[in-house]
Amino acid sequence: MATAAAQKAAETEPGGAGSTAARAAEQQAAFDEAVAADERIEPRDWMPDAYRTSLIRQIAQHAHSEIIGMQPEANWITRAPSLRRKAILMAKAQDEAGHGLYLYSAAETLGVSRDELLDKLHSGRQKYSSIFNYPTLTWADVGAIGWLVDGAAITNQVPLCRCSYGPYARAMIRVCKEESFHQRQGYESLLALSRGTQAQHEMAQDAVNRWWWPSLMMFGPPDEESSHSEQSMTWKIKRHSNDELRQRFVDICVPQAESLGLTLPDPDLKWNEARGHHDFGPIDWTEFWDVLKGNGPCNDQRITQRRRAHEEGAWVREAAAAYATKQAGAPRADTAATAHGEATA
Ligand code: BYC
Repeated sequence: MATAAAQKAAETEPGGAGSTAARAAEQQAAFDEAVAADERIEPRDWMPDAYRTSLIRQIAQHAHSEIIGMQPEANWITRAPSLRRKAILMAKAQDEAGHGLYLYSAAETLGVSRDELLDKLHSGRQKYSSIFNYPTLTWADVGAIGWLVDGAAITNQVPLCRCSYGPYARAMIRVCKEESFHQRQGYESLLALSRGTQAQHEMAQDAVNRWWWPSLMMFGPPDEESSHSEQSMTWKIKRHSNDELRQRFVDICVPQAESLGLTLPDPDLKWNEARGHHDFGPIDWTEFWDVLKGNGPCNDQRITQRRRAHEEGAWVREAAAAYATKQAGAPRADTAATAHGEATA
């Protein structure tokens, strides 16, 4: 919030009870004006408590998804079919860790600590994306995740680059660039399988059959059941509804599936001339809500592995903290040299 709106919020005179209420109203008005003018809200700007809480919820869930999302694919790093595929997959999993770190940092600017967020993930008080509760049964699943899951993620995240909260919007720009590479590598890997032997083609088709519907669920419940969409869109955290983005994704995937020589597992999928979009069949929302409740095929495995990784990584965090303390207390190399009477170049 850099302009007139911000100035107005800062200029309210201090005084009695009346001025406190007046100040609150001015702060709210300045915030509303900034959002309406498509300005970014920055960490030190005043913001409504509910805006802060909703952002923490969404950004934390997003960060958790990135780090839990490393698990299903990492499962295949040791079994990648070639050195090239292994190097690509390792780089991708590292990128996802990096995305988690940008996002935890963005959440921290809202006044929560990373420890608090991780604690909420580990105790089931915060969610991560439903998609990562499905298993990666064959090598083709790595390609299907890249094409469909990262493809869905990009469709959802490109509009988040224009999110009203500055640190989240800026994190998304870099994340989206890397997700584009992930999506392309998944597509290219599936194409190689699809054009390979009959068995490879069947493996690619089977993976697409299993990942298609869960990918559509990534966009969240239908608009009429989405509890946060309306408010998030008013605040310009979200720019499009869940159903709008889901439709955009379906429309993007249909021609790509044709180029891949694979079919999407939906007999109702067809072009609707009047709507200018593809119609698609009903999504099994019972399955979605069930996965959210913890009853997906891999919920227990994912969270157990995450807790174990956190516990086993305690020594790394302690060593990093001890090193940072030591560095903070140590004199800088140039001043130390001067103190000892040595020449500084
Ligand atoms: N899974 O009111 P709604 C990746 C929850 S990682 C689980 O529509 P909202 C990648 C929702 O939280 C990609 N929960 O919510 C990484 C809410 O529950 P609470 C992750 C879901 O926030 C590694 C309730 O359902 N992307 O790309 O307006 C390898 C009602 O929903 C899901 C992001 O996180 C779900 N799918 O909209 C490869 C993007 N959907 O919180 C790839 C950022 C909904 O009230 N997030 N819920 O308990 C968003 O854009 C939005 O938060 C959503 C949901 C569209 C996901």
